[in-house]
Amino acid sequence: MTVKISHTPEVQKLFDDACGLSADQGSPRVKALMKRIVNDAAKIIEDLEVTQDEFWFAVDYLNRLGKSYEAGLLVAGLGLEHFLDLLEDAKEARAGLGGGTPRTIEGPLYVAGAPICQGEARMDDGSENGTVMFLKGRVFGADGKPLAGATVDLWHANTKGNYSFFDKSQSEYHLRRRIVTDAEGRYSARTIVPSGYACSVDGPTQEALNLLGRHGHRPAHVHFFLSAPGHSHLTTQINLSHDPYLWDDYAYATRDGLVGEIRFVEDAAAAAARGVEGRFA
Ligand code: MBD
Ligand code: FE
Repeated sequence: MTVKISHTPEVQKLFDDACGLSADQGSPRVKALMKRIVNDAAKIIEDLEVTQDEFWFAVDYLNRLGKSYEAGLLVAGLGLEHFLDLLEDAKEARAGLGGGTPRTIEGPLYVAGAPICQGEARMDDGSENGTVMFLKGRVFGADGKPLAGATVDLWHANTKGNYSFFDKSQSEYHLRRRIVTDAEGRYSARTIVPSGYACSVDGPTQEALNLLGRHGHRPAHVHFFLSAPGHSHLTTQINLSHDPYLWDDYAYATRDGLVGEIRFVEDAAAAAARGVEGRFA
């Protein structure tokens, strides 16, 4: 039987010391987390016989991942952000709560502070030759009653699958708005149909996905934060049913109840004439 070096008193003392367990300063929480992380890393290195080349490749990979601000993309792709949702779902179920629109991941591309509009908003700046999209909905509390004055914070990608702020070619807060619901809990927006997101093909996230034999595509989608005084916050999305990646999402965000179908019409003016979305015409 071979002795696990990572389990020896000498190594445990080394890691205890490295994680500040014998120091009376620092954060107890960080010490506990770091102790577990370092121990588990050592176990992985020993059990999977990680070579020195692999070790230093991993160090370099983390440097490149951070340098390109892609850590949020990687945790989504590894299913860890979806796992957080599954934990929250289970917590809610244990408390006898839940129901209503499911939660799903935020992703790494939210920007706070989008313009606030009452009841309705135009989200695009008219600079893109996109397909006009009308989006409307209604916010209800957990008791099933419509919620007036709720904030619907929306963000989505442009026709190229890029998000404003991260894509400096777009105007400030392009395709990002906060809409306050009207007396009946309703909100509506005029915007453009987004394209699906794809991880940068030469970035470190796609590099890892390639080594896993995977693509880095998300279906076209619209993100939502829903909030109202006295109510818990909901983070969710609508994923668009016409997209081939709908159920093949690299970030595992599509869920039952979060699929939206766009009703495509030839001519928005004709649709407006029928009185459906007339006020945006
Ligand atoms: C996105 O647009 C996104 O929503 C997620 C979760 C990950 C990467 C890009
Ligand atoms: Fe997104």
